[in-house]
Amino acid sequence: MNYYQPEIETAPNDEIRRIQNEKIVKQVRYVYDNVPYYRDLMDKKGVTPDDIKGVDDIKKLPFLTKDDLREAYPYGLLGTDLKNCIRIQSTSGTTGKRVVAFYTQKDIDMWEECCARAVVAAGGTNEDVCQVCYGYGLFTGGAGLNGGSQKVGCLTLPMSSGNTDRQIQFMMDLNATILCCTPSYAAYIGESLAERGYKPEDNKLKAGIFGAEPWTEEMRQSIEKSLGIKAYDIYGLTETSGPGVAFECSEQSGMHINEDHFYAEIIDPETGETLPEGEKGELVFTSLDKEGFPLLRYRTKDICILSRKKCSCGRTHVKMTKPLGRSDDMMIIRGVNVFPSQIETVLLKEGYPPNYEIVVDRVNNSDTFDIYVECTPELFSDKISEMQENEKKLNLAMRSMLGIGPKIHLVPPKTIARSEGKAVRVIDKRKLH
Ligand code: DLL
Repeated sequence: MNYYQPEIETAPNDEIRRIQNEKIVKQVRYVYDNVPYYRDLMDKKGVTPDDIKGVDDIKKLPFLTKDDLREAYPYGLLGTDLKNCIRIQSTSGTTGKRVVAFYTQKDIDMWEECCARAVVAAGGTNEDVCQVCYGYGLFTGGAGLNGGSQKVGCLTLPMSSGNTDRQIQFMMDLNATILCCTPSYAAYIGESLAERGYKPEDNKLKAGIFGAEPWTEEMRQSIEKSLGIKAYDIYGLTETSGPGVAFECSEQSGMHINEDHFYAEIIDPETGETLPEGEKGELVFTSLDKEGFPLLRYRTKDICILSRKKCSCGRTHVKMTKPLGRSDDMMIIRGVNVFPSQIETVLLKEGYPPNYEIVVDRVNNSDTFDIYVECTPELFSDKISEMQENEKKLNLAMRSMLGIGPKIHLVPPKTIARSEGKAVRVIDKRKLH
């Protein structure tokens, strides 16, 4: 059995607890002293760093949400002087919703180590060729897996996403053995290989590390079959670092959370009460040793269950199920986080009424994204070319806001059904959970 950091990955639970207790005391003091935004939240709640003597006291601390991140954008949650930071990464989305995370060198090392644990859990060694086709740039996927793969000593192919012909050429010519990308892109690569006449046994791939979006067990089986590999899940979010907060092992039954760096809680999303381990609720993370962007009690909005059942891989860290849904309206379309409010902002800016319907589906393992937009009588024209021109303009405006372009359908005034209660703006036909 292989581990990247065997001692910590297989440490007894009480040893992990001891490390967490030690780290949290220091971390809360660090945040209180360095992040005025959070110090105010603590002061308002009447909590001082002295009240935190271990992780059991974490529940006394205030939560952070995406709204806080927006309010504090860009520097309000920075934990150290900017001159100590060497990198930013960010989520896709508007300025309003965009999360900008800062990293010191120590943060990057920790993050890459977490990803290295995932690579080794998927069977990676320095004999492997690891093809990383998550997006590089602001998105954390490319940078995180690239760093993890290099730490393990794999020959790393920094492909970034897209250009499937080139992906396939490099995969075949350079004998890639591990593939890292979103599950939908993995499925697409599988199909593209078949279309070019390759059989699963023609490639040298043995494993895939797939995450950043929800995927099902059925999808796992179909990817495993089409590529002839074992497919491992990986989870993470920009706010905590990126991929590698949790990763799957050979048991393929949930993801081990890197508990020496991230303390996980499950809360009731309605009341904020902490729920006992084993119950389903919203996942909340406290980073135990980050310097640049040290978030405490960050509400991920991902719904899942934690389990401490003994794992056959020998790792002792708690496991999370795949996210079973979200407690907000964020959608993940082709790996990009999309909020209906962003779409509404674009429509209003472009002079359209806020009557629209978003339809998301998954056809041949890739997401389709359509927006039906109602025109005002002034905007509506029976000249097809004019309507097509307007659809194109709106598509570009959406693309610049969201990072991906939906198919826009302009429809005549008063054709989108009005609702009497809460408007149902999103029809998500994908069966992801
Ligand atoms: O998606 C980080 C990442 C990159 C994870 C590459 C794994 C691989 P964000 O763009 O900030 O970061 O999006 C974070 O994506 O809150 C979840 O809702 C969702 N998500 C991430 N991994 C998974 C997964 C990256 N394995 C948001 N399964 C999170 C389901 C996932 N959802």
